[in-house]
Amino acid sequence: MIKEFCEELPKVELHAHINGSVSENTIEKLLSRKQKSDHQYSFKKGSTATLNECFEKFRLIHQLTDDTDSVYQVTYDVIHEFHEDNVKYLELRSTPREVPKTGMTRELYVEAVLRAISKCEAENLDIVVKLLLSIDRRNGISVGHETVKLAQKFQASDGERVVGVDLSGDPNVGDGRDFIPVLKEARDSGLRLSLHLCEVPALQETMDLLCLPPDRIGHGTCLHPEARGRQEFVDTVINHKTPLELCLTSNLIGQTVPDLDNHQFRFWYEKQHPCIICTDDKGVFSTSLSEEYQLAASTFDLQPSDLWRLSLSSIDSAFCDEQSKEKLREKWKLCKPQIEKRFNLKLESSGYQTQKSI
Ligand code: 6MZ
Repeated sequence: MIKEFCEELPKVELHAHINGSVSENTIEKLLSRKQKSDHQYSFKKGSTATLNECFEKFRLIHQLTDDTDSVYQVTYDVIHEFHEDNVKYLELRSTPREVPKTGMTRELYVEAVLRAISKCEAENLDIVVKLLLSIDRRNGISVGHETVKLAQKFQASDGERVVGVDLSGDPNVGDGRDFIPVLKEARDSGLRLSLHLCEVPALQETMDLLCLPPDRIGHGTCLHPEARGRQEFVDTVINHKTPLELCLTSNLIGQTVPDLDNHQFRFWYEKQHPCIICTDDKGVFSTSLSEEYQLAASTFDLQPSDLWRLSLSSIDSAFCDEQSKEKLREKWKLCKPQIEKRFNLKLESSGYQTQKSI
């Protein structure tokens, strides 16, 4: 029953990298377009890998999405797949890439993603989609700067959709502090910041990045002392009420947590800190948002009411305006009686405090 419940639950996805979310189905389409047949692109369910091997997968996928048509196709398919999984609000993030041999520039890349989002809007899919541009920490500050400039440009011309900037990429490479001026520049122009923080222990950069402060944190796996973090990191996150985007399967497969029992979700959830369940890379990690909710339920003994409150309170942390959040809450309210009836239960709205809207 919990499986069906998680599938029917309206959901919010706030941490999904476009190229990591590519399904096997889409990979097949891309392979046939490029007249290749190669099956090294997919992960088998339940398999494990090191974080390095995950990054190798992204590199392989990038070889398939090296022109604007494939970027469009991937984005379009990913939105449809989240829609089929009952995701009502989706924030995608992606690293604008240039590929000289196909003529794709970073700007054309973003245009292709936005075109796919517009197409889905024109199809009246029941899903709101926003975009964050990712700064890959491996690519250095000047590309980071260029990415922020692009985000500002599209924010001005397409302000509804481009809502923020993400700092991501291999956490073992570079120093996140180098990007602080670039991130401040983004924030000063009204873009929201979601930062991958402490996905692996990172004592040097964490405090400075936390003090920006970001609007949301991706992973935060090693913030707390039990995970080789520091109490002062925890205090700062709590003081700023910075929501955490938590990705169970990703952290398990990438081996940044020893097992799910020791996943940081428990630590933050018990503190009633805003936690948002996310997929990270649903393609590479062979998962879906419904499956992530199910996994959270079975690992942390969450009941349907807890899952309901988690999905509803995730709206508070979205990077959209208050009016759009109200519309989403209304949607949840409307479908609640149907879900209660179908599963013969009463969903309690109180208990887990909903947090301030960011
Ligand atoms: C850090 C990650 C990530 O941007 O080409 N990415 N960065 N940690 C993770 N945890 C596993 N998962 C994905 O999507 C792929 C890119 O997203 C970032 C990496 O930079 C990866 O190359 P896009 O759409």
